[in-house]
Amino acid sequence: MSIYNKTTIIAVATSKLPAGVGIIRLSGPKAIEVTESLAPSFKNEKNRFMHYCELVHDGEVLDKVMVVKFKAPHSFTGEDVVEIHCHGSTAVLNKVTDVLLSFEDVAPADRGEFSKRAFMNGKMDLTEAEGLCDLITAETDQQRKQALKQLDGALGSQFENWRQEVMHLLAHVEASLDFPDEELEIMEQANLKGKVEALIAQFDKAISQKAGQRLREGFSIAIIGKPNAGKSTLTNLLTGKDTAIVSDIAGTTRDVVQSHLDIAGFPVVLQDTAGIRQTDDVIEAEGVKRSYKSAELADLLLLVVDSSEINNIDEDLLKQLQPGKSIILSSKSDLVDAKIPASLNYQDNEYKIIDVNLTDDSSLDKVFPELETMLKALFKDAEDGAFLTRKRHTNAVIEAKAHLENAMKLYNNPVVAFSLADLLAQDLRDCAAKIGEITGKTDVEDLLDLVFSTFCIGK
Ligand SMILES: Nc1nc2c(ncn2[C@@H]2O[C@H](COP(=O)(O)OP(=O)(O)O)[C@@H](O)[C@H]2O)c(=O)[nH]1
Ligand SMILES: [Mg+2]
Repeated sequence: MSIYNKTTIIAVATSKLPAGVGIIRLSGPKAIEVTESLAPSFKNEKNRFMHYCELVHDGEVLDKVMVVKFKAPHSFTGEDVVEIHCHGSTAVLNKVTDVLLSFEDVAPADRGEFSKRAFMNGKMDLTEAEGLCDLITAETDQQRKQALKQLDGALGSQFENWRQEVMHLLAHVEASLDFPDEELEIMEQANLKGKVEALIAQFDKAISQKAGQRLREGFSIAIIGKPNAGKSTLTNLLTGKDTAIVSDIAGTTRDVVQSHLDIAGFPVVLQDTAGIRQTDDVIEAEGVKRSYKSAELADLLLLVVDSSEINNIDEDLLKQLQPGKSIILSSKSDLVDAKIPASLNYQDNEYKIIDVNLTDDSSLDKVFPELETMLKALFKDAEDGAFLTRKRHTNAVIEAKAHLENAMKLYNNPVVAFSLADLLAQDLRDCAAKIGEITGKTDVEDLLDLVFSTFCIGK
């Protein structure tokens, strides 16, 4: 039985009004009864079948609607759920909502309250609920894929497997408590050390993979280079609009200009930066500092080199590139012979160098495929294992790992005065609890508001 067995919640589940259809959702013990009082013919209708009828209140027709009921427990929340498909105007939805709210024990839903009830009723774990939230807010195709995978439980089952493994080790350790003289031997037989080390390695790998979170929040691509190299021209080409001011006056771009792009389904935060050079101008110097910071934090660097004017700043910037994360664009190829200057043939061509005339749109045909290849390569790491999509996940895995490392320290240097098994058991228990927190398998009351408050109303 649901712990929310008293209040029935309602919300408009569709947004951006007016729309063709606006759906009002109800969940709770009175969902069906309240709807039936406005549409008596709904009473005889079958579960999960759409029914066309009029909603009538105090002799007034409120709207002509389609209604469907989902009886508990076979519904999204696990409670009785009704969806009323109204005409999608503000007036209709306000009127129907007001009438529904006038019934006793019916209240407006909080953010994410439908999903929270689904979680409380065991319909989904916390990572699946987060996957659902991501799916609703997904803007690019790759985001959609990742969210759907998480909603399907791929991430949750990875955490649950880890938790089960730790619980299994814990069972061994606790079993050895009955044989104080042979503790270590029993644990050696169970290969405790090897298994804990293997888990630590898996945790490490998951923590270091940033792709899952990047896919939610956007991969950052920083465009760097000297003043006048063509960085802002490139930004405008990539965004397809006048995002940044282009001018032949060096030092025009003074701060980092961000824009959001979808490249082959990957969300990208593009950063046009101030040109890098020695300067006495305090504001420009701050801009240069920010350019370096952007470059340091970026997932991908696009170094724009003015091929008609290469100097030592270009050489310095080249040295800061990282293989697998950088592309060199040799701009103004229309002004010089379209061949890559010898001085750019750096480190045995570790970097892709593309000759471009940035004043010509067709340059994009050369740039986009390279960006796509690099983004795919960055994301590929995440495809063969668990990919953490939120800081919340990463932080919990970091803490879980610390408990395992503590266990290993104890195992390698047992404290003579205490039972090794006793101490190890506590660390393993703490580790399992931390992992359980991610999916909601452990007591997570405090966490729930935090997780569900990021949801939209009606989900
Ligand atoms: N001919 C030619 N001019 C370019 C090219 N790229 C940029 N420019 C010009 O170079 C000047 C500086 O460009 P801008 O994008 O503002 O450089 P930034 O300082 O690196 O942002 C502008 O007048 C651009 O039109 C190119 O590939 N070919
Ligand atoms: Mg600029």
